[in-house]
Amino acid sequence: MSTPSPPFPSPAPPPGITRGALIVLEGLDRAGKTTQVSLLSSRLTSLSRATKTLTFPDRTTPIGGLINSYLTSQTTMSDHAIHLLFSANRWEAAAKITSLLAAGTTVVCDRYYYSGIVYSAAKRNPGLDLAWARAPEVGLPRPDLVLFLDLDEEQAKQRGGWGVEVYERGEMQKRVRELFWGLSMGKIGTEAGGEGEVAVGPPTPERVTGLERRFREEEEDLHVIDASPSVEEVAEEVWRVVKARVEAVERGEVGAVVRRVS
Ligand code: ATM
Repeated sequence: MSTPSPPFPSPAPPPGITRGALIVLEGLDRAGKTTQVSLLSSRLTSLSRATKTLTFPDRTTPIGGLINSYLTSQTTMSDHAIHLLFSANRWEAAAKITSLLAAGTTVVCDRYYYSGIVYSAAKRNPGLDLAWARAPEVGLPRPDLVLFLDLDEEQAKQRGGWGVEVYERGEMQKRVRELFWGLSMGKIGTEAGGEGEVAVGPPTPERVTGLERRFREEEEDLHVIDASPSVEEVAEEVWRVVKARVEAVERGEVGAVVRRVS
């Protein structure tokens, strides 16, 4: 079988320019993700690095408008339909991300396809598991690094509890957390009793008795950061990890051209 051609061109950087890095921050409600995205972007900019911040969902596009209506309970939609809209919302930005990176701009994303697969799988719809959820993301620019800002339920409560949008409920956030942990360890299992997919490892040690599946790219790219210390301390830890990865991209160790989710 021949290799399918890429869905959009992936230009090599002009001579003398190293491609930018694609860095993603993910996190639960109240984890301080948006604050950390902004601190990280400012830090990169202050070091004279061309930087662009993108937010997913991007609620400013027509597709993003539909997503916003769903999240704010103005519209109902099937789990599959909203899932594909979230994915389409990334695909409409894919060519722009690719050309920014090729021009040497570092792109920092506030959420990306990890939220896409984890939040949908967390709904426990038997026809929408992680593998199904991941399929439409194949071909998107693959992040060079994904940070998951982790916060447990108690700490989130102390920060004022969950917000008002549809996914901002305790049970959903708990499951999202488990799935992020599972992906970071590359291990997702199926729980006995039809409960659906769960992490194999913290924060649900040894609960899985069924089939285990590995998600190797996610295991490689995803790094968990404890979001419970002060904003400044979390920012330092984020920077420590991002700096090392950005430097590796600059040295050409992660490929001259951005990789794609495969
Ligand atoms: P923000 O709060 O970052 O705008 O994200 C809105 C919700 O969209 C968020 N819910 N919570 N908590 C996560 C969810 N989401 C998805 O379900 N799929 C996606 O692909 C993305 C990017 C976000």
